[in-house]
Amino acid sequence: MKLYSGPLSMFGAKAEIAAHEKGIPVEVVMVPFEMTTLYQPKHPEVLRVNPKRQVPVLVDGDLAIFDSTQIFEYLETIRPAPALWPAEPKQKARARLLELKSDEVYFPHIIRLMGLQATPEEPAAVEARRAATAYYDEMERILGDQPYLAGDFSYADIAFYMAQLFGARLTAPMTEAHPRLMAWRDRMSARPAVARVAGAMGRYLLGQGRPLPPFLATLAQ
Ligand SMILES: N[C@@H](CCC(=O)N[C@@H](CS)C(=O)NCC(=O)O)C(=O)O
Repeated sequence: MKLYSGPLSMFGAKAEIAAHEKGIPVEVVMVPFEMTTLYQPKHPEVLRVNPKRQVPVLVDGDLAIFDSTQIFEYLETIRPAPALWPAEPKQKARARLLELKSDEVYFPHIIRLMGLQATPEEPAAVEARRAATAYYDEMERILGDQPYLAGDFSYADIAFYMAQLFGARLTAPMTEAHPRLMAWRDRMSARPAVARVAGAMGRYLLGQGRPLPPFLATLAQ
C-alpha cells in the first residue's frame, strides 16, 4: 500500500497516523513540495488518481483513492481492530461530525492565517483567531471529562490534533485557557503513531528554519 503525501500535508499526516495506529504497513511517498512553490510540479500519481490534484492519495493494488476521510474509511474496513470509530450509532455519528468539522469548520480559519503571521492585527487575522478560540471553547466543552473527543480514541482526535498543530504554528495556539484540551493534546502526543508523524513534520519545519510551537519542538527532538 502506498500513501502519497507531503512533508507539510496535514491531511496526509491524518492518513499516515491512522495507518500506523491500525498497524497497517504503508509506504509513504513524499511528493515534490517546496515552501515557495508548494506542490508544483504535481506528482504523476496524484494527477492520475485525484481530479482535485491534491494529496493524500492511497494506492492499494488496483485500488486508488483520495481524500483523508475516504482513506480513514478504507483503513477501518480492511482492519476493523482497533476500531477508530465508536460502535454506538449516535456516538459514531458524533465522531464523524467532529472529524468533518475539524477539517471543514475549524481548519479554514487557520488557512486564513497563512500569510498573515507578520500582520497579526489585521482584521482578517483577528477574526480568524477569534473563530479558532470559539472552536477551542466548543471542543473544551465536548471533551468534558472524557480522554478523547468522542470518548475513546478515534479519527476525530487524529483530525483535530493535526489541524490544531497548524493553528499553533499560525498564531492561533490552544492555551491554558483550555486546560482539558491541553491535557488531551499531551495524551495525543504520547501516542507513538502521532509522535512519529508529527515529529517528522516538526523536523521538516526545523530544516526549513521555521520556528516550532513548544509541544512540536519536543516531538521533533
Ligand atoms: N479534503 C482533502 C483535502 C486535501 C488537501 O487540501 N491537500 C492539500 C495538502 S494538505 C494539497 O494537496 N494541496 C495542493 C493543492 O491544492 O494544489 C482531504 O481530506 O484529503
